[in-house]
Amino acid sequence: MKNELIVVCGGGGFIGGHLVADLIRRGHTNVRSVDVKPLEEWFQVSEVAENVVADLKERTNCKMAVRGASEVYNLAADMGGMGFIENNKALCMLSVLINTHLLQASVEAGVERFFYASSACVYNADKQVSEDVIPLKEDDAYPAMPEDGYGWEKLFSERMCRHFREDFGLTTRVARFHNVYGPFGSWDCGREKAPAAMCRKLTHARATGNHDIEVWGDGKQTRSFMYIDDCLKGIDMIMHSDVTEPINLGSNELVTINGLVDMVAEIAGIEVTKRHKLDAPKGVNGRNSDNTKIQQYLGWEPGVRLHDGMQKTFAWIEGEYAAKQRLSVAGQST
Ligand code: GKE
Repeated sequence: MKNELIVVCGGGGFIGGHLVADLIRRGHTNVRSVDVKPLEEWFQVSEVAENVVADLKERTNCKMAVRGASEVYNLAADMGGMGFIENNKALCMLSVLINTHLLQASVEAGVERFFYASSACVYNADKQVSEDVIPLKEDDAYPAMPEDGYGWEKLFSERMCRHFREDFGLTTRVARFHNVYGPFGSWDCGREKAPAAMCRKLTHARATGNHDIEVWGDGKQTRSFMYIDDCLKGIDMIMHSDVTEPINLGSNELVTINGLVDMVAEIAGIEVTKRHKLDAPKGVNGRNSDNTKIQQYLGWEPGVRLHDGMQKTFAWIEGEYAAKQRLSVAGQST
């Protein structure tokens, strides 16, 4: 099986880039990584994988991408944190073209297994109004009231995966990711999520001496954040399981955003003043993952502690920040 072709769509992105590296680390010798971004914008570029730049919204590119594949992982989507998805709803919905065309191409190519990265953004907003949120169970996606734009595309594409399995016999597996974080992801481009954003803000505060930290919302909103290593393990287990329905893949370690800021400040070793921006993109008031099903079906759930994952993420962003500073200084001196 290690030489069977595995295709990672979105391989130039955060989770996709880690998945390509993880597959190769685990001994897979035949991996195709596909992304719409030019290679120089990929977070990680494997020297072992076949790296392909192509827009997977186009059906012909999807047919090319999955040709000869035994497994296809779809992690390709135009997405980001709340700052992006709240302001780019139509763009986020266009990702439906990617998954639809990949499903069609995978059936035509005789792909054996197809993984779709769904999201906790499919969950009914009415179940996420309290910071003291009851952890979301898989059934809480219905009655449907997902995140505007992005969440609707994810929920619709989940249903496409189900009906392509039922009607065309394609083995599809779906995981609902709960805010994945870690190194080699967006941190300063506007698509970053809260963990990377806070690492950037604290790094900048320490570098400039201005310890005021802008926090979107009142900071009392709660989330759980899943470290990338848990995400990769969950993707592999779910893909090779018999779990046909969408399943939570997320941490259940709940934290307020104010608490996240305090954690990163402790990691950075500085005191900060939080400046709350109440009109900034906030999303839901509370979101957490109920891991009953993944425990029941797979006997495992994400367990990397937030502080441990944030230390690794902070270290990486600190390095990226310093490198960017050196480049800008060099640019000014030439
Ligand atoms: N991105 C960001 N940047 N968020 C901030 C910031 C900041 O500087 N300051 C405070 N926040 C708050 C946001 O207002 C939100 O309430 C919380 O942190 C988490 O924001 P987020 O990480 O951008 O994204 P969300 O968890 O709200 O939503 C994300 O959920 C994922 C699945 O769990 C989505 O944006 C998708 O990335 C994905 O569906």
